[in-house]
Amino acid sequence: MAPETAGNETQALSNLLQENRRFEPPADLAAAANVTAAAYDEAAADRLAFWEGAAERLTWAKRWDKTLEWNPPFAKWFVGGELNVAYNCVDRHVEEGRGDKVAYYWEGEPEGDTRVLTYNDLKTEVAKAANALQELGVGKGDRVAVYMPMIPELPIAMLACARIGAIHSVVFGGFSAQALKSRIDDADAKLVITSDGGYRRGKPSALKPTVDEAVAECPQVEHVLVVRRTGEDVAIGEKDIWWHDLVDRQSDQHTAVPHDAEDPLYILYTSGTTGRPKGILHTTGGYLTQTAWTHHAVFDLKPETDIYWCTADIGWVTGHSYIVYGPLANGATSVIYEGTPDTPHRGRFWEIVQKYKVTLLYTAPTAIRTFMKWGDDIPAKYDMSSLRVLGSVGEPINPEAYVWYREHIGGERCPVVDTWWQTETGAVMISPLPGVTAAKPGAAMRPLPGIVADVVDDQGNSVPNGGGGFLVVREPWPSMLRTIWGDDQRYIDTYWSRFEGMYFPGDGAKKDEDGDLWLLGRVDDVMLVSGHNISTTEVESALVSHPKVAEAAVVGATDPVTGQGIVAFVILRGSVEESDDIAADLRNHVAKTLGPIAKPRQILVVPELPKTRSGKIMRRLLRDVAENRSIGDVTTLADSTVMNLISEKLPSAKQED
Ligand code: 6R9
Repeated sequence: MAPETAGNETQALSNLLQENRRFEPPADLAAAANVTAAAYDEAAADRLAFWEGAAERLTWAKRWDKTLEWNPPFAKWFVGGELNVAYNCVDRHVEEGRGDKVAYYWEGEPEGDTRVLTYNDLKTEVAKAANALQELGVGKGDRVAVYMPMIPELPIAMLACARIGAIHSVVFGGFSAQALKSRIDDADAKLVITSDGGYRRGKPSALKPTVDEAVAECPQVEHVLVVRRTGEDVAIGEKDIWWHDLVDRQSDQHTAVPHDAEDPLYILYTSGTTGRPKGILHTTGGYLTQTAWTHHAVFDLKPETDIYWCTADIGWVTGHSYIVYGPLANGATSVIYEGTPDTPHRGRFWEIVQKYKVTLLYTAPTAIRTFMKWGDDIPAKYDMSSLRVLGSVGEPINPEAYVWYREHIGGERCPVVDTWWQTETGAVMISPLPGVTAAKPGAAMRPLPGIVADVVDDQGNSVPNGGGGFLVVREPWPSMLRTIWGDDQRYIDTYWSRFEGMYFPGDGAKKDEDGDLWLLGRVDDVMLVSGHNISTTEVESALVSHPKVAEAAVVGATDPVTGQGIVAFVILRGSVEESDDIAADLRNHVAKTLGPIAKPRQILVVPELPKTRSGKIMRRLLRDVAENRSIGDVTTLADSTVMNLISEKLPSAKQED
């Protein structure tokens, strides 16, 4: 397909990629789907009534008086309503006779290290933990920092906070002492909940020393509650209390008092691309409404029969919304896995799917591309016939990765739902519905019922079908962030100032000829080549569509002729040997797929790509490499040695014509 011609002023982002494959929903799934096409019409006819219906799936201690109070950009949902989030996630299932149902199958990284928690068990554990927090003097509105591995005490701690109205701030267990300290300070947390450590890559990985280092500089922290997980030696100081000493002796009875629908539930820090982390604030009623409804709709969750597994870390929003709050509110049975996908072998995920007969799987493109790189023969060894819906989140999913996921994991029978959302949106916003949508590989398709999203040009005008630009959300939604903790002005400036009256998430997107939405990556990463705004996503997807490529990251590097030149970093698939002609081969492939304007100036074959700890490619660092600068801040990198591996490849870089 020919690239867009220059001179189209309203065209904010070129639309280069053509994709004609379609996957209809399976007939049996469509026939029994939780949500049908009628939901779009209902929500379009009366959006607030639609969300009221979703809120009615929860148990409210007091019904709301008003569905939405909107003082842009500040929203209040279900005003006057009262509920207890932990009661909704745990107790009500027990009261309704489902206490023996499994809430979590927990799989530790060391093989054979497992725990099963029913809703009864969870109720007992949450009640004890809530009593323990109160004994420590933690009350409503207090902030609690949680720095833990993926063990059952993590969701238990979160639910205990929610139950008493304390605000949790979960900090991902891979962050440094400095990152933890700054988050404890920003939220002014009085309690830290942690563990001695967790298991990662086959060995214990300590957490407590990091907490000690952070807390040494946080006088406001009164206590540190420590779960024993690995049993390794840890220093126990004055502020420290073992979880088993305090929690185990508590009563298993705890009355859940109702909280206001707009009382804070949690703060979750997101670093974004630049600057100081932002404490994203979520509240109770709207957040639980949308996480529960979207989990029911997007995964077609049948709580009685499905086994659901989200592979994210609970330290990220995906884990908050789709391991803890959404699934538990729906009474689901979930799997939680502590460790990495390659421990003790590269088939671990598929072994878990086989063992628990997982039906719904939610993972990230970065993981899918890694599995592609490891080879098709690994998943082929396992029985994954239980699977029925596959989800993707975190980055745009390249069409080839989508098709691979569908074929090699989903046995070509499972719909793939590409779910777009953010820490800030709290819950899924744009996604296919598995029983409704004829999905296109690589497209998030349509805003969910009740969500009003659009693509606009740089003046804020809606782009026509076939056009690209900036993704925006036009109307408030129940699980939206309420503000940035302690900084309303930054909330306004960051999200509501780019386009008048619209929420701007910072992502580029396009509408295809049918009006379906394709996410094109962060607008900060867009490349400007000879007057064309080209998204990183489209060029990366073109590269990944080459049979030899497993992963690709592209960046724009300053170019004397074209403004920016496209520099591509690629990882080859497992069995492919690097050869001299590969760069030329790939450049031609991109030119053929997207048009000559998108042809990379330079291609580097690398063994790894720099990623954040949640698996998103950090293009900023690759730009430094491409522009021969010294490499910037690498503290948020998952693996800091990766940049050395990439730099070593540089002398052999092939600069083409
Ligand atoms: C849930 C989560 C948010 C950013 C978001 C976007 C990218 C997430 C995506 C996607 C394309 C998808 N993103 N899902 N891009 N397609 N399905 O990842 O939250 O960590 O806050 O990141 O991730 O760029 O703006 P968070």
